[in-house]
Amino acid sequence: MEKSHLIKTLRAREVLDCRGDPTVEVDVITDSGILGRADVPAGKSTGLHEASELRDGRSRYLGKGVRKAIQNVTEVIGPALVGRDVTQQRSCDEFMIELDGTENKSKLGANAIVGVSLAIAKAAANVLQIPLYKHLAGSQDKYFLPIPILDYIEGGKIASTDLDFQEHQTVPFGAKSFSEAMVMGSEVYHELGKMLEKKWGKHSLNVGVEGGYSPPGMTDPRQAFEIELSAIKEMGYEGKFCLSMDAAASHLYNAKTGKYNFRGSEISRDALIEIYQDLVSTFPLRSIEDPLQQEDYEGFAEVTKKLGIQIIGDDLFVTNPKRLEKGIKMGAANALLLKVNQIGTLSEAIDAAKLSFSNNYEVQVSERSAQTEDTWLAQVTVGLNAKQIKTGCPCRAERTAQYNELLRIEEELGSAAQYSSCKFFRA
Ligand code: 2PG
Ligand code: MG
Repeated sequence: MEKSHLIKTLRAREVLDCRGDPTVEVDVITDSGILGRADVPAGKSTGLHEASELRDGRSRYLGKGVRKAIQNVTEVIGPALVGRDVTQQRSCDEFMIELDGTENKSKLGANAIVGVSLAIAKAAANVLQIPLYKHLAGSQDKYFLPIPILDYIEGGKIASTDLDFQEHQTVPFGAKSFSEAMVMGSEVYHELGKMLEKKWGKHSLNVGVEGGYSPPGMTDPRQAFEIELSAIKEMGYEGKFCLSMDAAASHLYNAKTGKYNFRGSEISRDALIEIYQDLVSTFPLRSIEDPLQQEDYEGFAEVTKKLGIQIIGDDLFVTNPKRLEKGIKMGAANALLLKVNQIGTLSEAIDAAKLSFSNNYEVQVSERSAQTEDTWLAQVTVGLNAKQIKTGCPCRAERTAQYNELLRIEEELGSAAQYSSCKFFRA
């Protein structure tokens, strides 16, 4: 019997994310009974210009319930999409954008729309009996396995440390394959745990929401980088890792004073840029995400020029092709952090990736701090030919779900799998 591509029905439910909050899970079912299921992640250090997720408010789940978004999937989006072809991703996404009608998807909820968009992509891959990454990339001789950006020491809004910057990451760029990068990453993670426990006490081993350590009393990013480098050296990987960071500076910014909170005082943009210059000249720090607040395109352009390393726009671009276009024109950043739920449909995220590539911007596909065990993130990373993935530490299940999926993809691809390289990453 020939398999049908047409949507028969949509179902949705509340499930829990790794923060213990409810989120949307969508099932798209075709008239031949093929299922595509996707879970929606959620951010904590969210950007001002992100597509807007719908939460119920009131006391249930402390206001975070998503029953209204689910109702929008089953009662509004579902009936409207019936009979549409799941292999026509763009027309389904454009139809939902029109149905919503707002600039930021606030009517139906970005969490409702993105769940449907991703579930449609998964249903299409299942109908075609190919993995999602092949459905997105088409047939290629080689597929890139991304360099993992490993968030080993957490701060900012996502951990209970006194570190201001959100993520102090290590990057195993010198591995020969993705699986070797995982070996290196896992060994360094455990060695770092031992070293932190010795120097910063046993409470260091408490981990933040992305699995990174939370050493109590650590306030200086230099302390984080120094100990990460020691662990890298101890494991014999000197020169095969570099360092990277998400400053998440929008969350350090005080709009009233126009200054940034850093280590207990308010400092100017210039002073913050000097701190970055100093870090780059002292450490093999090769990438900074969100060095400045989300409206400061000029500042981003200045940092990009001055530092000569990878500068990633997360809150700045919010995976929005229009904001990215403005950044490209101004020379703000040289890389995009791609989070599908920031913009709300897979097609728009694909547009942002394509716009980046055609302007020589790198693309780093990223987790949200709250994920589920769904592995579309790993599939989308390979499917978009992105050369970097940020998905936390190789220890918490919602993070290892992505790494394990990438290990499976690497095995499945055999000699067609190529571990990525990136011009910014070196010792
Ligand atoms: C970030 C992310 C993920 P959140 O700032 O890059 O690491 O955080 O999902 O909380 O926005
Ligand atoms: Mg960020």
